[in-house]
Amino acid sequence: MTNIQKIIGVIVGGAVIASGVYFLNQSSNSNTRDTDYSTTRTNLSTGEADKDCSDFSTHAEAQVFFKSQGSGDPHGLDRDGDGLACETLP
Ligand SMILES: [Ca+2]
Repeated sequence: MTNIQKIIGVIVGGAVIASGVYFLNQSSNSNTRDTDYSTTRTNLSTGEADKDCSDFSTHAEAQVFFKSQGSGDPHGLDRDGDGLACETLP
């Protein structure tokens, strides 16, 4: 094997590993993105405690509240930003 072939092998190997890590990160992000809201207890600017999806029993109930809060999603009920709050609820 020539030096050139070794260098090309290192470059290709590095690219394969980098893209694999990238895709692993992508899939883990999408798995965790819109499922766990129960841990957020941020203080809102209004001083109220924030609502989490665990405070609602259905998606429809959460959606009504989400709409009533206007834009910005201060409670973090729609973390994936598709306009549907707590779509993991029944
Ligand atoms: Ca959503």
